[in-house]
Amino acid sequence: GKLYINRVFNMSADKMFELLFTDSQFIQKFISTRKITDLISTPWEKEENGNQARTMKYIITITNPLIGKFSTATEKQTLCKGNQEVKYYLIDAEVTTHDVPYHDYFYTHNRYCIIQTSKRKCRLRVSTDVCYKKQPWGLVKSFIQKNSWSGLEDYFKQLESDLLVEEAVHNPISAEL
Ligand code: YK8
Repeated sequence: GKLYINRVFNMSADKMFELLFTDSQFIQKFISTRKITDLISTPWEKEENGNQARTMKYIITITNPLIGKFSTATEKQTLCKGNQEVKYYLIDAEVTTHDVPYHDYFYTHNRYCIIQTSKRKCRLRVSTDVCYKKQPWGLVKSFIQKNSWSGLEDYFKQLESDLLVEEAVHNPISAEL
């Protein structure tokens, strides 16, 4: 796996969760700059084991000229139940891109961890794994990995920098603390 974001932000864990995992202005603007369109989502719903889950479908725009311009994608997010002592959110997201080459071989597992570190601060960690549904040929596997890692890197780098802008907007004094 790879760690893409690991940073403390000047906002509460609740605020970070709201920005990333509800229909916030922030995420709407972010996905539109990433050219992700036609997003539909189920609401968060409780599962039997106490976790909550939602499923999203959307269309991604791909910049790699070898691959084709668009793909539909399905993302299932699971919010694991936390405990009382430490305030945190753990979200597991499985993303499948349906219209890229070798799409039946792999999916991406993204893990978001938001931990409250003090009254107005939280740490966001985002790590991902490329997972295989069937064993690809070695060359294909390295092709999938290379393309996934660069796409994910680009996406999460922008997410991190947009979150820093958002943090400054809501908490302009934080730069001086
Ligand atoms: C989510 C992982 C792989 C995929 C892509 C696949 C190319 C395959 C090439 C062949 C296009 C928003 C990615 C990056 C598309 C974007 C996905 C996003 C960023 C030749 C092997 C979409 C997080 C996410 C997860 C997985 C990403 C795909 O919230 O390279």
